Amino acid sequence: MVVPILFRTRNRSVQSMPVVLIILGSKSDLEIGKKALTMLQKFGVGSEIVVASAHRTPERLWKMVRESDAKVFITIAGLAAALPGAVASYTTKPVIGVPVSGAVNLDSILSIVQMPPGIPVAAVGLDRGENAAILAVEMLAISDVRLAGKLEEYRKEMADKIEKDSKEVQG
Ligand code: RP5
Repeated sequence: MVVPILFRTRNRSVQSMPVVLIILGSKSDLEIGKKALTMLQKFGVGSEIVVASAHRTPERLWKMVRESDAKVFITIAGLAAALPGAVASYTTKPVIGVPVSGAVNLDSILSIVQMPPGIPVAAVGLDRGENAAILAVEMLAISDVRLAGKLEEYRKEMADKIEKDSKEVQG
């Protein structure tokens, strides 16, 4: 995407820029954000967690997205989770939405899944911050052979664990 020069972040080195920006609707979503951060760290993908609410700080959110050089956004919110859709409306980069569990649960799931035509959000499961991170890595791996190799290794680790678990269960 070509970002208008007016909105590009200035005075920041390329190394310090997060490749994936994780945005929380509230500090109360931090545990889910940490799941994403930990997984991105496992793959060596630079990321940063910030808080910005679609409803409570709309201008802050707009500025944050428009000034970011991140390649993928992970957005984490509960209740009437407008955050992922709002971020998607401010950028043409991929946006992944993570619904956060609460008293109802379907509220945030439907708010994220039911986007109108033309403005998609890639929704993962309830509280699945780690899956959002893996999906972001898969997007980045399309043009990064090293990351693609790490994904293969990760799949093998999981498969090996299942084999081991099965042996333990079988006795
Ligand atoms: C959403 O409302 C946030 O993403 C959070 O999941 C939920 C509750 O927010 P707080 O009342 O904890 O700030 O906007």
